[in-house]
Amino acid sequence: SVSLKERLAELIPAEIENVKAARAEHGKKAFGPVVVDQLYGGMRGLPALIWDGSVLDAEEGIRFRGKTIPECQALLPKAPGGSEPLPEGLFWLLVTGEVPTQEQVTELSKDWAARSAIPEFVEEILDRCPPTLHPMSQFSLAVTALNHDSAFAKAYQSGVSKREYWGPTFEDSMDLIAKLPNIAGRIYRNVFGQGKLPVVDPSKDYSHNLATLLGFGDNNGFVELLRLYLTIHSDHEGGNVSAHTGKLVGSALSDPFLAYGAALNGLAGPLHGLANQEVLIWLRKMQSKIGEDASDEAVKEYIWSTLKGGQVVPGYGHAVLRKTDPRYTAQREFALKHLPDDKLFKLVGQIYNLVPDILLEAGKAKNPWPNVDAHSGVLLTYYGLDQMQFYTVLFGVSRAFGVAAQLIWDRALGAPLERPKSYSTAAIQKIFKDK
Ligand code: NMX
Ligand code: MLT
Repeated sequence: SVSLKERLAELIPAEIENVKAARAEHGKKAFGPVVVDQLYGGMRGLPALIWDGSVLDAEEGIRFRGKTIPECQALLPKAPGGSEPLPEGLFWLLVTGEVPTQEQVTELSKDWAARSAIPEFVEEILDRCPPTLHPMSQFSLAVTALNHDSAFAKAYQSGVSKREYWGPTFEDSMDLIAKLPNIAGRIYRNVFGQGKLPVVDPSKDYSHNLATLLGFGDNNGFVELLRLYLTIHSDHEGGNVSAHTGKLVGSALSDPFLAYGAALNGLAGPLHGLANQEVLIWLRKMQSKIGEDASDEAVKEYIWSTLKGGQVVPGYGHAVLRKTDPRYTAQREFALKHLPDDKLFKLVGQIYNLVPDILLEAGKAKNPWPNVDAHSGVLLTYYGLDQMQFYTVLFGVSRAFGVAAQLIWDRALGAPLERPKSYSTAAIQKIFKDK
């Protein structure tokens, strides 16, 4: 079938059996001890969630349904004349575990275009936001407000059976993804004064339409960049702040709009998605302090001054990864192909050669290598999207793909309310008093 919903309906019964079998065989097996430091230490390494779309290996980086980024670039359908994967294909892969055909992907592009309009009252909410309100706050407001028309919330109120939860969750998830370009485009134009919003063209792919809404639809390089960008930012297993928040809030049977609005508020933090904005601010400050063609010595000194000032080097380090993020590498390869002589790209390359040794010498960060955010802003800046306060919104458009895919499966598989156990320090001291 070219319909994602029909394909899902075929896959769900077998997956329910698969999960039953996995639980019957492995349900009582331990992953190893939980140590008290994990409770104080942000739960690093604690096996705690099921997330089917992707798994992150500390050394190798992300695999989407078992496929690396280069494999996805090779296998997923492309736009006519394009060479980057279409994020529509990645969504199909995340949801079904299957590489889609060109026809299946074209159907998704059309379906999303047909669902793309946002209610007038949401447009008004955005139009009334002061331009000084951060684009991420506006984004989360608008996504939360989409709950007004949630198919899941309506179905729940009218007493839908648990077995049917996935259907309206699917509809909401598709609506959510489809409406994000119009929300993002409106925020961009309202905040940065870039003219009137055009309409979505059902004959164009999702990234092309998003580029058009932002005012860059005629720029093929930018459209290709968005295809790659939306593909690689979509999912990073389940434990990252935005994905986990979406899953947690969804577990209360809050609909996908409420769940994803919450996820966006997590993505808006500087240690998570906002780091892409912070990288550009940091690079620009560096350039204004030490010039555009600074020596390695001057750049090193600037990096040290950041650390000595008690700040993090944005775009470096990771809670799980211990090597260069393959999403960084994919963007570096894009830059080598399309903007090899760009000054800011060269600075990013220069920093890549210097930061890891400095972080190692400083001796705190467990991972001295760059993550996805170290590179994305430079590419957007090159094509003229140089308003860094907007960068995390684009990350947020993409991350919806991964969160939505899991929300659909959580409802299809009857995932329960999330409610882990917490302890006070006094309780820990009492429990381990004589141990
Ligand atoms: N610059 C300076 N110090 C760092 C950095 C960095 N890039 N990364 C880690 N550290 C410090 C960290 O602050 C901590 O210090 P302290 O003991 O004083 O609290 C120490 O090294 C140990 O931290 P780790 O265990 O290595 O890192 P953790 O898992 O706690 O945090 C990040 C991971 C990503 C929050 C952290 O590496 C960081 O703050 N990086 C910069 C911000 C960033 O790029 N975030 C984007 C992540 C990707 N994303 O899109 O979400
Ligand atoms: C992400 O893409 O979510 C980030 O790399 C953060 C993470 O995985 O923890």
